[in-house]
Amino acid sequence: MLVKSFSLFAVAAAFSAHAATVTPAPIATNCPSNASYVATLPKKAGNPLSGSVAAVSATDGKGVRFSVSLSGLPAEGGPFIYHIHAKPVPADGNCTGTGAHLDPYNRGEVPICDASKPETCQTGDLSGKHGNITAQTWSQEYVDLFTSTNKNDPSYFGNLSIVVHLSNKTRIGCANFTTQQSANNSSSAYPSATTAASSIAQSTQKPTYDISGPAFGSKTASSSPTPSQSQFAGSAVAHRVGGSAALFAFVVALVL
Ligand SMILES: *[C@@H]1O[C@H](CO)[C@@H](O)[C@H](O)[C@H]1NC(C)=O
Ligand SMILES: *[C@@H]1O[C@H](CO)[C@@H](O)[C@H](O)[C@H]1NC(C)=O
Ligand SMILES: *[C@@H]1O[C@H](CO)[C@@H](O)[C@H](O)[C@H]1NC(C)=O
Ligand SMILES: *[C@@H]1O[C@H](CO)[C@@H](O)[C@H](O)[C@H]1NC(C)=O
Ligand SMILES: *[C@@H]1O[C@H](CO)[C@@H](O)[C@H](O)[C@H]1NC(C)=O
Ligand SMILES: *[C@@H]1O[C@H](CO)[C@@H](O)[C@H](O)[C@H]1NC(C)=O
Ligand SMILES: [Cu+2]
Repeated sequence: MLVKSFSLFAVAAAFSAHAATVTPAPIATNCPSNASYVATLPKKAGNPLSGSVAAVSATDGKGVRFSVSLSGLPAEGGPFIYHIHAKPVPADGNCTGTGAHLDPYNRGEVPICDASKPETCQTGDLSGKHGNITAQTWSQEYVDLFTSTNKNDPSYFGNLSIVVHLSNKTRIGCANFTTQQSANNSSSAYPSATTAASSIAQSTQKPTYDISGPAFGSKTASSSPTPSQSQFAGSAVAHRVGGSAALFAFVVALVL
């Protein structure tokens, strides 16, 4: 206990100079009602991770309602963290290119986000503010008050990206946010990820915790190969060897 307190004190002291200059993020009160974005993770050979993060303006225009719906997370390496990053994903899909977290108030990554004071966290630190991903299949919905769908707000993220990481920060998936048909104007021919994710969230209330559940969703299994998969034809070998070998190969590819 004493040791823990001391090390916490040391950490606090080390960053106090920085912390003193941190500007708390203001509540984003100006989110236009028609704004709707979704970041859909691309299917990649050897990586069963799939899903999306949808984002629509909160109904009162204060902040953004996020609907997180992910499956195929690895059996090991969690809890998983995810953030809005400051740059879009490069055309080649390399998650390293998304840079650091969206942090318009220059808070920096340390000390770690205190979820009880979300205004003091990095704006893009969604898992810091709303909780880590602690299962291989994950659905969660929440309003984040500090991100914005208004292009004039420094916390705007509609042209940025989402990145999913292992606990040790290795990037295991990333996707651009893209504009989605506005909620008022959605047709059944174009079902939104928001609709899908929110129906799950409404039926369960709490985040799904289902380690034994289908890590490989039926959508993954039935979908036809995407053009991006052909770029990764070489990793098909790793894919046949087995899940953990494929994950290892994939993680190595990301680290390199
Ligand atoms: C919302 O509507 C305004 C005004 O019609 C338009 O300028 C803007 O591009 C729309 N935004 C989105 C995200 O659709
Ligand atoms: C992160 O964790 C994964 C899985 O546990 C491991 O394979 C990888 O080597 C680690 N990466 C770093 C940079 O520590
Ligand atoms: C992400 O968006 C940027 C900016 O629009 C674009 O240049 C890039 O190709 C996109 N990345 C992917 C993987 O689609
Ligand atoms: C990904 O991009 C980083 C720099 O942004 C680069 O160092 C790395 O080599 C790239 N990885 C691959 C597999 O292209
Ligand atoms: C995203 O859009 C905002 C508002 O138009 C702009 O200020 C910002 O530079 C853009 N960011 C990137 C990475 O393109
Ligand atoms: C979330 O995961 C990160 C990375 O493992 C960890 O540092 C952090 O303490 C976790 N947060 C909570 C609230 O458990
Ligand atoms: Cu991140």
